[in-house]
Amino acid sequence: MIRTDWSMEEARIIHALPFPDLMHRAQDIHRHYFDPTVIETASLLSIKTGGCPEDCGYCSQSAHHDTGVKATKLMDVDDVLKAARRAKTSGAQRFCMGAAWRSPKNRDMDKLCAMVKGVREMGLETCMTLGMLSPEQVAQLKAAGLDFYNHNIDTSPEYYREIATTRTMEDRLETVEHVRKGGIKVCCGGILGMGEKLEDRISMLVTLATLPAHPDSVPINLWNEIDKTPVQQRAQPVDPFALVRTIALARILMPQSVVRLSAGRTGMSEELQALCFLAGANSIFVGDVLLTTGNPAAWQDQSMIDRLGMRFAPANMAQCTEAAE
Ligand code: SAM
Ligand code: DTB
Ligand code: SF4
Repeated sequence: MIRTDWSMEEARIIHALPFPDLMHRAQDIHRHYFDPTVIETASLLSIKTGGCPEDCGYCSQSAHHDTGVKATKLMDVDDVLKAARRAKTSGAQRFCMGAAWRSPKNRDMDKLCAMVKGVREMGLETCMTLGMLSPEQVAQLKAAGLDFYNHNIDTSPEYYREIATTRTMEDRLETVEHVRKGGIKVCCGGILGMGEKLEDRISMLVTLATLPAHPDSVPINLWNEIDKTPVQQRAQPVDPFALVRTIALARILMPQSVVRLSAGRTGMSEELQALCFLAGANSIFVGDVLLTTGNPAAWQDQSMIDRLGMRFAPANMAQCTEAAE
């Protein structure tokens, strides 16, 4: 049964189960809704890097922190399509385009829609993450054929104001609502390792699991350390078992959502990643860069998946939205 009425107390109790019991429960649910041997793949491209007006304390691309990331203009459509073709050749299912914006300018919308259309015509699922969207912008991207929109809540409502001051959790949830109501699939998750308490991790997942509908995909990022950001002062390493517990809780609270083991895999052993898959993670980013930081090489991921006797999902255009058909 898909529930959207989880309480903090229920989530705390599940999270605190003995590890074997937590894993058993997560696996039972995972196997009911998914083939546990299959991992989805998404490839990321930063289509507009750096110089962002927001002050998110974890991010290399905020103009508020001197991280050394150079600001660029929005890429040309042709260059984005070339990168998408490379991602398709290397086996990615979904192509996710990210921009370091508070929100897109209306003058950029035609170019963004052309990117969506072109990528989709290649047979890739499309995803964008561009900051806040108005309902009109959602409608334009939907008409161009956008399948998914990524907009993370990043942390708990309680910890959010320690992490960013130029936007609020309510702003984030408002865009998520516009995206859902506009018929684009929602990708919404957060980051661990920014100095949050265990209670914040649980609260972040309960916030997602009590939305009117669960996000279609839930990325769980480990904070990728960025020098000279405010989060560097407060960051705490995440106990590997705590990461696995967070993934298991996400799987149990949101049984039908795809849970993506996102940033931070370069610092994880293959054994830890395998535990995350056993706990219910069933998607990763592939390719050796995320937006501005590294990711394991394609051959390493292929070798890991082969040795686990698992497989990457084939491109599945049946999951795409109807708009571009
Ligand atoms: N500007 C848009 C926004 O904020 O929604 C899109 C790009 S932003 C980089 C997308 C997401 O990447 C953030 O919401 C955050 O969850 C994640 N992220 C950014 N920097 C990160 C880091 N250093 N480590 C892990 N995740 C990070
Ligand atoms: C998400 O949750 N993780 C991706 C994607 N959504 C856009 C981004 C990870 C960014 C990691 C830091 C960087 O490469 O700059
Ligand atoms: Fe800008 Fe997004 Fe980075 Fe925040 S997370 S500074 S909005 S690019």
